Amino acid sequence: MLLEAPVYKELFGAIEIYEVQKVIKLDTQTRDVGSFTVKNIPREDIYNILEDIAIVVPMKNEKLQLVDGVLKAIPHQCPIILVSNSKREGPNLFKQEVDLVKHFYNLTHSKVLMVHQKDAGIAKAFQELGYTDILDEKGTIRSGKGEGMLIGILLAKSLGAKYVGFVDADNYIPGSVNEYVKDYAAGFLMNETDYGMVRLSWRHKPKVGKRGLYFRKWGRVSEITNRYMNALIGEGTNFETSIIVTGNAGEHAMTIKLAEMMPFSTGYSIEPFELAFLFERFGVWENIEEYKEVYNQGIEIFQIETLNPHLHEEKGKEHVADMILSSLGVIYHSKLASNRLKEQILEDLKLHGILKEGEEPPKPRIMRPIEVIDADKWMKIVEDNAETLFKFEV
Ligand SMILES: Nc1nc2c(ncn2[C@@H]2O[C@H](COP(=O)(O)OP(=O)(O)O)[C@@H](O)[C@H]2O)c(=O)[nH]1
Ligand SMILES: [Mg+2]
Repeated sequence: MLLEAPVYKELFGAIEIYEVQKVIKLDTQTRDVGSFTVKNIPREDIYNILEDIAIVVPMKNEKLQLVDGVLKAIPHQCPIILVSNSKREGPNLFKQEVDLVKHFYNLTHSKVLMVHQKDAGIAKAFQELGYTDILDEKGTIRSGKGEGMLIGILLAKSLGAKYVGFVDADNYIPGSVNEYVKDYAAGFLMNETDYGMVRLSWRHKPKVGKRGLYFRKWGRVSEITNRYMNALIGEGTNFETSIIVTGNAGEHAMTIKLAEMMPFSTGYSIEPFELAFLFERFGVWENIEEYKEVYNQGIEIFQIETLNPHLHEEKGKEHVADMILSSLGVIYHSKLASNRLKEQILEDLKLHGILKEGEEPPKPRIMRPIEVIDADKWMKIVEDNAETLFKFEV
């Protein structure tokens, strides 16, 4: 793969954030490109690292045709982890998903782990190990994309994966999913620390309009989140920046070591919260002893602009408002945010009609890092008790 070499990067404490890198050539064999402004990641290197990248697909009531395309597009070497929160009655969509995955496995023999988010056996594992952060008052696992991803990370760890990547299930273009995973691989091959993250940005997000397909450059949510995420860095460093283009990147990946030590927020605020947490915690040289290894090595954040467009299911205006509100809630409640920034956020949310006078955006609910959970014990309890755990493996 040929990528724009990261010419520019922003340093923020122990964090290195690389400028967005565009894919220039999706697939290359050559080792010698003879240019310093182009980074070459040979195909063999990408294929060699794929088996270490577990791909987590969070899903909730998505069209089976889309899920099918996503499964078929994930490179064969990557273990696949499906965490579903789909309906189990009236109709039982989960059962249909299980049938789909069985069929897929029979055809391909790809390694797949599948589980339902509401499985009481998983809740039991969390409960017994004292991790109630993901449970509601009744002791069941809460709904939410963030919750599904956290379960996925634990399963990835139990498989011994070195990296975990996320791919949404509602993607209309299977070929783009195939690229995303290879983009993650390319990012990890550039990363030199144990604490690396790769976030994808879209070249285009097509919308169907009156004049046919229109290739929009930015989604509204990401534009707003990125603006404020950059402002947050400015508050921390005193230097304004425009480096962040992936504040809401659902398609992203990280080393397991990074995933283990990060707290996660719930629902859709999870992706912006990852950045906000890293900036707050590692943007300053404070309490270094607690995270000595991280400070020694540093954290690298890569942003890759995909060649493929991103076409996913439209979930409506309310969902968009919800995304904006929870994303800006993360920034608003960050300890890096000044009063001035908070005022701006409130103004903007009122202007968009998302917030009323006197209201504040919601504070993100935080789940502790999974390193507090003994992953082997957790997996053992899950294996002994879960009713929806399906393991497909040759
Ligand atoms: N496991 C799980 N996945 C979810 C949940 N809610 C949403 N998802 C999935 O998360 C992915 C992203 O959600 P989506 O609604 O498409 O949001 P957007 O693409 O960020 O606007 C999709 O694959 C959803 O099916 C949930 O409660 N649990
Ligand atoms: Mg979507």
